[in-house]
Amino acid sequence: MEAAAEARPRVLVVGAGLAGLGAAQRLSSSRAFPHLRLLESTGRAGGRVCSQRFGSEVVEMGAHWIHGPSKENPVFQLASDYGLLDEEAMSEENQQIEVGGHPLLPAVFYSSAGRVLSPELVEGVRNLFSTLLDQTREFLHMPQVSVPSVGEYLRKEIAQQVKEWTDDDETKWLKLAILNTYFKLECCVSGTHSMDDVALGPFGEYAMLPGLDCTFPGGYGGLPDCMLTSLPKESVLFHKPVTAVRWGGSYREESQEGRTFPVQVECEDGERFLADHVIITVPLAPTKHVTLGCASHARPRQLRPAVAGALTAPQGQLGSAGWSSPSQQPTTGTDSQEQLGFLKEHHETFIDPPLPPRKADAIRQLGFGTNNKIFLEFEQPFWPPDCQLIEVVWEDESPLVEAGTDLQASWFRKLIVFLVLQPPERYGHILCGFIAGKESEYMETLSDAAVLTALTDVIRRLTGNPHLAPPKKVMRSQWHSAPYTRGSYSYVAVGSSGDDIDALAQPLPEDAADPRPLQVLFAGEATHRTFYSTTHGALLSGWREADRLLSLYDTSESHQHKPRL
Ligand code: 6YU
Repeated sequence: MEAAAEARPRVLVVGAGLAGLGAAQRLSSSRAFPHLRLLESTGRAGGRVCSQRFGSEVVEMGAHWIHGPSKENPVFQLASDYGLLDEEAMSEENQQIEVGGHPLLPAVFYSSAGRVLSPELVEGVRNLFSTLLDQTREFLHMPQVSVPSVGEYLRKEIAQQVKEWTDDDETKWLKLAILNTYFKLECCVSGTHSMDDVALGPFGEYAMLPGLDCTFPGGYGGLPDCMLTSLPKESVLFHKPVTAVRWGGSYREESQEGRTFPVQVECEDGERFLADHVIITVPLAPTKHVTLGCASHARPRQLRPAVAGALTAPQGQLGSAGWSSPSQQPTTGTDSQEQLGFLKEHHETFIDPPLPPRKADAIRQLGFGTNNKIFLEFEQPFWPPDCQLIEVVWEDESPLVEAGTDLQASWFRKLIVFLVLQPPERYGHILCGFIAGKESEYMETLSDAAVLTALTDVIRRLTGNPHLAPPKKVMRSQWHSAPYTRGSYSYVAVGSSGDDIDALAQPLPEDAADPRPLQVLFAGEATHRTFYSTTHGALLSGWREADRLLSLYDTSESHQHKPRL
């Protein structure tokens, strides 16, 4: 009996985010896998699910909502089973609401001219933007698209529409400025610097589930915590960064005479683990720190070539008012090519033998961007009592005009939305701002004090109140600098497609007839073709890879999908 147990397959899971925890939980509930180890680089479980204290309350530094909380969403199901959601979130009514990914909250729109914009004007522009965004889904199965990116498609359509507008010039420019806010908002949703980086053809492949997005009253972190406690204690090792995964080998252990293992995983502290299978769940940008890029020279704002001629800039509008005046200063920031270069270099040393070309190409081609949060606590709210969302419109901006690239002078312009944390009786007066792209990465390099000062200036300008008291506290996420994440989530970049996601998810060795199959398996949000960038995509990907192993050994439990709670 003992010998039989010893002979059972050894499985390693790298990374204790939802993908890794999901895989480990599924495998540990089968008797076929008594030798399971979960290796996590940091000192906690959850990865990009990360609840942290901010004063007396818990806030989310990473994932915020369950997107589409309804029966088909495994995160919703698991969280409900663990009793982590409130009644409203679990109600049938809530599960049936279809919002198409953008729940509408009572919002106030502040502009850089220090005025509150008319809700009617904003609503019309928002409807236009959502209609155009919905149209992008029509390109999904088309063999060819007229422009490569979502951004270019939207701008082309907007440039057409502008010609039909009968408003006065001031209103036209205001509408364009509002549209620009929606472009930036969409960058946060897609986790990208610019919608020009997001591929048009595959954009519609991202799938939305029904249900009104909900949050965890006690913090999202309750979910990984519950999952963790369901695993055998000794199976999880924290502070174990993996530095190399060697596969296709024949590794021996003194205590296991006569038995060889095809996989050896090496950790930063030198400890090595032998295994039959390893499931890698590290984010698409794996491990190690990359320093922020060097200075380059910013360009002055220009009309975008694709739409030049559609509209010329109004006199005195662009770069006006002496606010973060454009652009003749050095720019500090990252170049997306640098990150791709790093990946190319790094996965060759992380996985040995290196990944087959198709997989390496997929890693290079898929996008992985940054979206950060900035929490600000105020003594007194400056927003109206029923407001749950503050949106910011920079009146001198337009999607048809190239944006300034001087990060130092204008990074804060990318922060265009603040959630008012609900309910105020619990949170007091806390705003959660979202900021994506290179501006977000630049923000990570600043001190808390510098962020607080810049945002105080912004809010004073928006409210037209130069004496508005600054926030009493600030806290922000820094996902691009986090050494084991290096960004926020994946997107399908121009030049890639859902096929790249599938290629990334393919196990090694590629030859299905190999006598030692499924040595290296891949999970994580970036490996889910329709739910990438979400917690449910991550969890499903972990389950998928666990199921691959369960089917390999064809255990009688392989069809039991209920995790041990
Ligand atoms: C969601 C939401 N959400 C905001 C922000 C972020 C994300 N997401 P993990 O990284 O979790 O785990 C890997 C582990 O591996 C980790 O613990 C590492 O420490 C470890 N590791 C790494 N290297 C290692 C090594 N060498 N050795 C050992 N261990 C190692 N998702 O559903 N709702 O509201 C948000 C949001 C700021 C950063 C989010 C949200 C994304 C999820 O957080 C994320 O996908 C999963 O947690 C990832 O889990 P994992 O296990 O794969 O990796 C059309 C179209 C548009 C497409 N996008 C639309 C969707 C919008 C997404 N929503 C985002 C919004 C917010 C606010």
